[in-house]
Amino acid sequence: MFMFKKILIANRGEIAVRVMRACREMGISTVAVYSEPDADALHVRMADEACLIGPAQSAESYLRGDKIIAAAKETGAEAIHPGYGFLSENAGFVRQVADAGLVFIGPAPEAMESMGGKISARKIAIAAGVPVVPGTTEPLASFEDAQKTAVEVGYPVMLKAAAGGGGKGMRLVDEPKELRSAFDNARSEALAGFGDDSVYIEKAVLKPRHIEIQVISDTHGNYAHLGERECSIQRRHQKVIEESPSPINDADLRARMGECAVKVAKAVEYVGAGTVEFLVSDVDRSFYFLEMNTRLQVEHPVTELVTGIDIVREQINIAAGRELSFSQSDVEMRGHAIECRVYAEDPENNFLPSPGRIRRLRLPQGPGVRDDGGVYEGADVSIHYDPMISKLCAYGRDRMEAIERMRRALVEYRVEGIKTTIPFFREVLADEVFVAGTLDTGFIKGFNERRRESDVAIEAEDLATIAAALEFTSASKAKGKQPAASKGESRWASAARIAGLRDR
Ligand code: MV4
Repeated sequence: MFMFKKILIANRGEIAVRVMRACREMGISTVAVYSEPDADALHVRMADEACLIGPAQSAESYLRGDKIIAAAKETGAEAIHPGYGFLSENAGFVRQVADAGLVFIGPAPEAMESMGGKISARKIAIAAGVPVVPGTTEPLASFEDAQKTAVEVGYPVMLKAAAGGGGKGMRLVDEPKELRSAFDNARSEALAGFGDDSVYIEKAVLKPRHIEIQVISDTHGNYAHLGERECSIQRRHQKVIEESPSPINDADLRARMGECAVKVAKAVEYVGAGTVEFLVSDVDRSFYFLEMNTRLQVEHPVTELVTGIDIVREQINIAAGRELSFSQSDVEMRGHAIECRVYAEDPENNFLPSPGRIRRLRLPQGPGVRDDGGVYEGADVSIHYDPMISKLCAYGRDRMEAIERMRRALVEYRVEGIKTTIPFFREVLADEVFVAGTLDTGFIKGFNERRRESDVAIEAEDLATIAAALEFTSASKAKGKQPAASKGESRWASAARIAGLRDR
């Protein structure tokens, strides 16, 4: 049976390394592409061959489809894996790849285009009999149209950019008096962000969970879903922690959502790995189609861990014309997996990027730990690209064991030379709401409030303790006894030391 001999990975960082690992297992040689600052990057070191495609700016390197195709032709790569981001959902690039006589490892351009527009995606879901959030399926013609529709749908409503995604241009409107400004702001943000100011209205689903279904299909008409991923823990519409299965999902909800996800995929004759996103109401577990992502997702490892299926290997087999290596009845979810996206950002400084050289790197290991990383000790984390340096996954027989493993792995994970979000994850994994699994898209907001409250509580406790210590020192002085104050130590410092708060 046919199989590629050489695949070019048109990406960088951890996903490029991840795809190379699948290729290596399959005996397929690999070609990396890299920009000037990535010359010493891990994905370049791991590949069998590597081609410089341009300067740091993505627009001149990782987004230059012509240079990527030239590199594939030059090295004799028969297929291109796009990873996620960059050109992974660029229909024009898919057509250029085919025109060059190469294979794009992913869906057809038509499927990408159908799902790229949020309104067209909604129409496809409705036609497929999949529940969507009540709202319009045409862009709002005017503010008056928005007013009328909002009343029909019923407040609170969500204004969304038709050309958008990921929350950009989205506005929650609780009551009529807020509609005018929200409508104007949503349109201007949509125009600025996507060059298209079309907005539409949906009824707002309150305290929703963001649950997505992995679907996969081949060129022989086989479709399957690989269960769900809970993705409600997001910061500024960026997923931060994902897990599978969802804490609320049961077999019935999973089957119903999976069936809907496959219906959407079939409606566009989807081929390859894709993800159908839903909003799930925590009130009654009703679910609504949100959008379909026509690419491999960052968080695919948690699905691989609980199903045992290597999604990247399946993608390569499908692109080579092979059938899925399993059928729906073979798909079983066992155990629980959690993923933390480790970023080179400073959680103590509003998550600002923290580029620089990784002076010391100790990765966690041992039972149930998987780290999909794109860096090594001594590597430079660039300011030019997404600051995610690795995805740390922990697997257990159940959610509690996965949590305990993740906590241990986060203690073992040591990075020096740059700041990372690891300390932030240590706190989240200790958070009682997280452990209870009562997650919704407002989790991070609630977590930060709980953290501030506890910081205030600790500070109040400290101040009370220091005041007591000050009282003690002045009482001792009054009796002619002087507790041992270190030389040059202020009264506050000695009180804090006496109160045992010194190294707080
Ligand atoms: C919604 C919603 C509630 N009601 N639509 C966020 C970006 C994109 N994936 C769609 N998103 C949402 N759409 C309706 N009708 C809630 C989200 C949502 C969200 C909203 C605000 C803050 C964080 C969020 C995380 C996931 C989903």
